[in-house]
Amino acid sequence: MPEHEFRFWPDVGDRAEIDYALVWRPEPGLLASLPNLKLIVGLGAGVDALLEDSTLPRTVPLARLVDPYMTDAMSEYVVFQVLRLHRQDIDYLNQQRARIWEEREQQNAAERRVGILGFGTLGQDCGRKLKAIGFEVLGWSRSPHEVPGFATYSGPAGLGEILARSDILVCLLPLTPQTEGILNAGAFARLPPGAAIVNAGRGRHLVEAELVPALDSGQLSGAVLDVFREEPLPADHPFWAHPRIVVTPHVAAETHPPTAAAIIREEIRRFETGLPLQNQVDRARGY
Ligand code: NDP
Ligand code: OXD
Repeated sequence: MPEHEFRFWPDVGDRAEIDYALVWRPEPGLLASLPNLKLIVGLGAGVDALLEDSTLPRTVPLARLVDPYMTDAMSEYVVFQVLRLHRQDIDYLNQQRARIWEEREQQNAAERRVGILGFGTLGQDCGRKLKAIGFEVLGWSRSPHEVPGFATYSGPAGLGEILARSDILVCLLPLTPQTEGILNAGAFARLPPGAAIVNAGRGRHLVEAELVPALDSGQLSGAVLDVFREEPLPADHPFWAHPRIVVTPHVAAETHPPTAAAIIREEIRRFETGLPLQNQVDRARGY
């Protein structure tokens, strides 16, 4: 964008000269300190950290990043982790460490149901790819959606139904006041015994203290976690060493500058020509 001058925080010079802010987790109050800000573009798919800043300028539009490259990355991650759980990889790795040669009973994907909490851009793409492997896929969203080929559920009433039917539960929700803490003891108890979870949404979706008891009692058979309440995950956190938890360092779908740049350029051009933004965040909804 040769017509624009780019300044990199903290060397932004006169704050009154900033028109557009491209941000991931700016310190609270920073965006409010830019008096002529016209547009905020989040450099990730989730904007929870931005919306939690009570000083975020109310009238400045906020866009998030929706990048097919990231969507593919998330689907790779979810498909890989669902297959890991489905093929009992956690058990086989624990057996290998103990030098135990023991076959475990194995189902085919068609006999396993995968429930996806958050059946939006990422959730639906993961769903299509899991379905192509043979899994029965169910999706849960806030508003009702008919998605051919999938059983869909919505709202608080639909949550119990999808939980009861999910052998593997994947969380791809945005973090909002309604979704915070959704992965809790009550939800685990509603899953079929021995179900497993994948959380690639946000750390605060999970009530961390309630996960280990659910795993230790056998109600859950495994958990794959990419996101945590505190990142990096503290070195003394019990999740690191638990034999039924897989930890990855918030890498499921990272922002990819070569593709993200073109999408952000297009968003700014649309703003400048008065076209609706492609990925404007609905602040009332919180995502
Ligand atoms: P979308 O906005 O496209 O989809 C969100 C989905 O969640 C929608 O189906 C929406 O329902 C549903 N939802 C929102 N609130 C509720 C609720 N209260 N009850 C039920 N369903 C709800 O978001 P994306 O798919 O692009 O991204 C989802 C999240 O994934 C991001 O917000 C971020 O937290 C996380 N993420 C994590 C990454 C990682 O590396 N770990 C990378 C990228 C994203 P409806 O369809 O009715 O609106
Ligand atoms: C995102 C993320 O929201 O990487 O984009 O978590």
